[in-house]
Amino acid sequence: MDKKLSRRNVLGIGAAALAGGVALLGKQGQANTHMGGTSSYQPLAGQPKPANRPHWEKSYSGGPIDVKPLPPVLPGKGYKPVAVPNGGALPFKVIDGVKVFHLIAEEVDHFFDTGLRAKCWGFNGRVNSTVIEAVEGERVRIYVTNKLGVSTSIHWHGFYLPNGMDGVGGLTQPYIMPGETVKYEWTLRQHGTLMYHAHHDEMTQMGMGMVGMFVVHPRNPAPEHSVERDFALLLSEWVIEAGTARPNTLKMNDANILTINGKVFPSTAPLICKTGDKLRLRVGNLSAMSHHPLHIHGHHFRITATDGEAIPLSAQWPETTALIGVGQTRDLQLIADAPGDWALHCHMTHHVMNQMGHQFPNLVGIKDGGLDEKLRPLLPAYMTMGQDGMDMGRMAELMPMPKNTISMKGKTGPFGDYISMGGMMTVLKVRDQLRSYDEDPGWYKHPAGTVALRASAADMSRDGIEMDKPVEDRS
Ligand SMILES: [Cu+2]
Repeated sequence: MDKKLSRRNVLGIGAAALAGGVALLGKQGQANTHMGGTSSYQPLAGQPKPANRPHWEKSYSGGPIDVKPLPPVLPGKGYKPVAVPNGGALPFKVIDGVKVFHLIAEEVDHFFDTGLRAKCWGFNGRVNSTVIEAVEGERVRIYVTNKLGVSTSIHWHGFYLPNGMDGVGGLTQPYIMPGETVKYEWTLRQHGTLMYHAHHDEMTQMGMGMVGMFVVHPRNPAPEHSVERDFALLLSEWVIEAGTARPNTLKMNDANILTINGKVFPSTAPLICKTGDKLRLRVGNLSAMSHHPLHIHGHHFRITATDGEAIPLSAQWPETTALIGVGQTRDLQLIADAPGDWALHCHMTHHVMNQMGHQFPNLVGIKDGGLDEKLRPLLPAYMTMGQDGMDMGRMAELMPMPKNTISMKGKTGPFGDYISMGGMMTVLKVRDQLRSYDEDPGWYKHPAGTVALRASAADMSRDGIEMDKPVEDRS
């Protein structure tokens, strides 16, 4: 080593090299794969300059409490808006350089799936599926009008903000009383997949549906951030007892309706993409009591960000199932390179069911001895349920159901058989040819010879497959 290079010099060179590496990720030397990038924000007059700490220490608070905002960015100009299956983005206007939103908390007569509606609480006419979207560095002003009959407050989940904007009823602000409108305002010093929800009488208000996602796009995105399709998916759970018209938020367990953006399969809109598209699934979980291991078929994804921060490339790991804990978000990125209809669902089997699947005795393996036929003269619509999935799935079609209920599972699929899932499930539709991302391309048409069908006698004979005799090990 050159004698002139003192220890201090070496450290300086190391720091410069590090800074150079960071600068490669975005303009202005911001560490854009990370939340924050606080070094580029200037504190407003009167505030102390932040100490020059390493990035990791800064990430706990985001730096100064208030900073000079950066100019607002419009969708399609500086960022690609997220796709919200079964939902949409909250509109905004720009007033004097500030993005102004108006969130309205109100009762919504919500459609979960054919057969089930309930009076829920949501925002701007939607339940679980009104996404607020903005860009790092922007100043946002969010008016919240309370059209409910009870007091509330709204918390901005995962945000760096002044304490008085944090929205915890009674702790950081007075309640928003019925009929009142409250103003929240702060400058976004971070980017990522974040959320918002009622933070007053939490069990009731979040259980009634007062939850949503808040996506903050990076101002100077890293190259690996760019995707063709960017989906926002919010997971939640409900207790809606058969025949009732309101969620029962007093039940701690026994959620019987499991939703993605407020819908159960098959009413969950499919995620539509072209073969080779890079996707990001921004998944949040604001269920009352359940963590959800979200599982994808036919692909692997990488977990690229949490609600806390983006994960550096070197620390991302591949998965087919990501556990989304209550109050967490995860960004999952994948290349949709396999054409087909791929299930994307919570891997807890009771979470791909609806109301009527949970409340029967276990009848697997029973011989019903013609019970149905014997009982039908007395109870014309009687059907023994639970011996196999098909009975349960078709129940809704074959016999009268209690008012306002749905059967435990989905719908008839492309082969005429029932798809034996409902609840927290959707379909990733990957197609070589696509007219539009907004148009459901229908069921996948499998190339000849690529579907698991009944084996022919010729196949079985050729391969020595006998029904009563396993193949002998001839290796
Ligand atoms: Cu689940």
